[in-house]
Amino acid sequence: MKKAWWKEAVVYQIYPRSFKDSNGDGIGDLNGIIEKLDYLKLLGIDVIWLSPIYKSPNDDNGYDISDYEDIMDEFGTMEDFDRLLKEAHDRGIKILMDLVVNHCSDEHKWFVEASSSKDNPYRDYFIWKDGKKGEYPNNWKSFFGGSAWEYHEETGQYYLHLFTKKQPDLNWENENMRKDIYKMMKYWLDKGVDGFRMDVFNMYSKKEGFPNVVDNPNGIYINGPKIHDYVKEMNKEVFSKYDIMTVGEAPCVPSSMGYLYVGEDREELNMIFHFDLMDMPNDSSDKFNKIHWNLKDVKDIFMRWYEDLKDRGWNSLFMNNHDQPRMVSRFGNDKEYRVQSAKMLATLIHTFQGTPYIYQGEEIGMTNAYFESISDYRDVETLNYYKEKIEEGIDEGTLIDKIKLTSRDNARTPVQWDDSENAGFTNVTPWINVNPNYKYINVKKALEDKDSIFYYYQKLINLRKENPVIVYGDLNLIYKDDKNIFAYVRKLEDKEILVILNFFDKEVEFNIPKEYENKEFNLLINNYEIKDTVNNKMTLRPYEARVYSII
Ligand code: TEU
Ligand code: CA
Repeated sequence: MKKAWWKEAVVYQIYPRSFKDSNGDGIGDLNGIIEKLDYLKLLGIDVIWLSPIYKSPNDDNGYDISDYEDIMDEFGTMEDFDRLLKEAHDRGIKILMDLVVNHCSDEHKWFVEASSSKDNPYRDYFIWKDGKKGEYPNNWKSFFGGSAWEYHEETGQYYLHLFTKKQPDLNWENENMRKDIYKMMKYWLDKGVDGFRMDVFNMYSKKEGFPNVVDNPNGIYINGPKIHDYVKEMNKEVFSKYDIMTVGEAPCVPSSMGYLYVGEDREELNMIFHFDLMDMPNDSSDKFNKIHWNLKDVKDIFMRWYEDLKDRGWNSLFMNNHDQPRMVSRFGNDKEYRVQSAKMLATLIHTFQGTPYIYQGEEIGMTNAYFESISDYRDVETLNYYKEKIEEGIDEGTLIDKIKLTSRDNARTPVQWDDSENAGFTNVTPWINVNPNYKYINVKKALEDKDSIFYYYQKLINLRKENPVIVYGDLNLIYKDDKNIFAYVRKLEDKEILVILNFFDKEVEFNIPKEYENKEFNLLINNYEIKDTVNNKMTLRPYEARVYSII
């Protein structure tokens, strides 16, 4: 297995709006991030992935960019950014930028030009079509509700927007557009940023003729016909010229296709984020239903991606981000076993093969917000969904019950720094309410408690640094069909470690596999106090996690 710094790294995602407010306007900002760099250093992470910080009218919290080379007013200035980059680098922390170039904002100068007349040179930077007898050009749907086409009165054509109508899709067929994007990427790389997380990159290519979607959009506007040409071109023109890390966000990519994007000989990307875990169960296309999972599927997904990329590509590992419910609320137990289950899940992410991603607040076990009233929600996806369903006649209570569990705002409440008013995030009313549980779940408390989730993450990160087997070792699933336990052995040359995870709130028996019965076991990390030495049989407590090195 080829070595690389980005395989050994642990990444921490910051959603700047909710991280730390430094100037008392209720919105997180760049100076707030600078204030907390020492905290991140203490945690031990290597890379920060910054969700978008560029100029934006914030229709989708910065994922609608109106100037790629300037900073959002609420977040600060370019001087603040330069200082952040320097302060991070001084601490040995790298910075990954969010690259959102499937679409931009309708307030970007390119779109303003493009919509001024049909023969404007920028017209073709976007995707315009005539209506079909007064109807939409085709049946494509926006991810955030309704048609993906918006009629533009002044020029009498529709433009494509796979997300909100304030996020027009860029036309990747246009070579000048692509060159402008590469130029912009180099602007950031020349400043010294360390790579990109690429927003929905596998939607850049749209199928010629713009056919209706029949079953699903795969091959039409997801993983479209020219996607590999575009990524390869970007790699050649930009990535290959720098020592950087790239990770593409890739909804609807099956593991069998993963290699095509991240194969070591493919000259495309280092890693992708697949959504197999986030999209469980597969029998529903409604995102607001997708919170049910079972351990068999979880194991299958981890193993499938491991096997399909083994020795020829690299995985990313995550169980939440700014678009998903909180990990401990979804896959763990945020009530009686919050601490134990948060640590157990972290053990999986940090001892499986791949690069671990931590989403802000995860390291203290922040939970879903479970807001009860629609007036507490801010996210455009949630608000559009609510409106659409209310219009369809769905009852408000049923709807809120679903939104409470699935809304992206669950992940977007402010980071809970201490137990003072507004959780130490701000000294005014924040842009979105804090989770009321900040009184007992907060960073200050975690730092004072040696058994906290925070110190467990710190230890996991250290273990990874000290044990190359955790990064590069092969992986063997054991007890594949066990309904309660996820367990595997990692092996690199003569080093072997055993990971045992009880995924549920019941006690369960675990037998050391026959071939290891006479070995010696040395405990590396565990989320409960363990007094006994290892017998061939052990009883695991609710959500218990143990990692042993085998001697
Ligand atoms: O998300 C891409 C995406 O596919 C979303 O529809 C995602 O599945 C959804 O948010 C889950 O609820 C990316 C960004 O991560 C997201 O924040 C943006 O809103 C979106 O692209 C548009 O840029
Ligand atoms: Ca602020």
